[in-house]
Amino acid sequence: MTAAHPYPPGFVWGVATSAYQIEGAANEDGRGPSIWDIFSHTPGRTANGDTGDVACDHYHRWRDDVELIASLGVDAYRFSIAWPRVQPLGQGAWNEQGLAFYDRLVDALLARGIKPHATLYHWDLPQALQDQGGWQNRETAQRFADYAAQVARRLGDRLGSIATHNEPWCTATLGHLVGKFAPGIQDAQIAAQVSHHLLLSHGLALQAMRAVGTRAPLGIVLNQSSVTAATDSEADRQKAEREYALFVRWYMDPIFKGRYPTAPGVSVYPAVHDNDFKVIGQKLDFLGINYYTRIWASSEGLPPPKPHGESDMGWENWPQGLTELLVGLKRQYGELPPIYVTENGIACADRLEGGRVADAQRIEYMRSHLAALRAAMAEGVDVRGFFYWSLLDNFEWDSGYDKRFGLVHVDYASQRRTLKDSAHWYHGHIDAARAATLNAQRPAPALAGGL
Ligand code: IFM
Repeated sequence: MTAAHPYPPGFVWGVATSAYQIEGAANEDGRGPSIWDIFSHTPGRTANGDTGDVACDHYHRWRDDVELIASLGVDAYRFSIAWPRVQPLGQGAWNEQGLAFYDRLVDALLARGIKPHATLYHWDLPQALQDQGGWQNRETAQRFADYAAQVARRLGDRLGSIATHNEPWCTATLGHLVGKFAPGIQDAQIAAQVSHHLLLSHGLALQAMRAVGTRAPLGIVLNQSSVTAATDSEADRQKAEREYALFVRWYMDPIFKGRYPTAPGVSVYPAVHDNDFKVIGQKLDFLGINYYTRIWASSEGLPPPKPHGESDMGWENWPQGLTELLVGLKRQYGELPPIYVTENGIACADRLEGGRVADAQRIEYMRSHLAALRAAMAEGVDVRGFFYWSLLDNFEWDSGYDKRFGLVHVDYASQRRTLKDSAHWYHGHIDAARAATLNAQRPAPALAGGL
């Protein structure tokens, strides 16, 4: 860390997870089925037929997991609330046992000095709502706002923040266009409509949470990438423009500019009602950004050169993209709300040997991405925190348990947790960052003898 650019005072250090990926206990204490239960139990949908039935068994081990989080020296923990756990049918009756689980978790985190940051929707729609059309159905947006208000009422006074959605692009595009995520639909028009209903639900939820007087800062988490044209050909340039419009601007423009973007070759748009953009454009208290890699735009399908290698997901390691993305957003959107990097991390082919996971590749990924983040901050981007994805190895959606993103290794047979080398590195980085910030705040010592 350079003395020139210490992290600002109050910078939040955290780790992140999501409900379906870690909780397990899929059929316990009144939880209803979600679209991911149905999807993962459908043959051929996930690697090895893996499901989130048990996952990291966090629903039973949450006390130990809170201790684990505390042992990393972080300030904050980002988790998601499973909608079907607190409202099994997605409307109507609340499940008190489900609400009590998050109540206990939040209190335990606070007791250990860790700020809980909640996400309302990390992809686990109650299946009962999917049976009524899911996110294709405009009504689902209203159901989501009702759910958001209930969470805000019950937990809002104790949360460090509430994000409405995590990565709505994944729900719309991977879930309804590509079809590799739940609910497994492949239809461009439906995907566009789903993206609009997700954005609408976000705006309605902000209104509903503010109406019940929540004090927690409210925002949304978007997955974003920088985009590089493979060559300077017109075709590659246009492809880059299109990719950026579909990935980044598709969600940023409705929220901050009140419209969907246009770009060469983008022709599928959702039906929008009067007033929708006004709802979608509610003021945000923060913007969460998840960054993993860049998009390489080649009209001829040429692969990226990957000079910094790739992750076990096959995603290119491209730290510069984080600087480029954040500085670009500032240029394109002007003053944005405070930004938190709510996810950044890497899947590695980790091996537990002699009680240790020597994950040097993850450490290098974190070091280089944090340097890239500070470079963006040095250019004036207002970043207030960083959350590593993920606390634990967990259920990586269609990749099942094969891909390991955790700072903490999980042996799924025994549920034994082991801190990887990267967990120790992260702790050290956070301690050094705090010390550097304190140093920078200290007044310069008076000259001996005075002037
Ligand atoms: O595991 C996911 C997470 O659920 C959402 N963001 C990306 C991560 C890695 O793929």
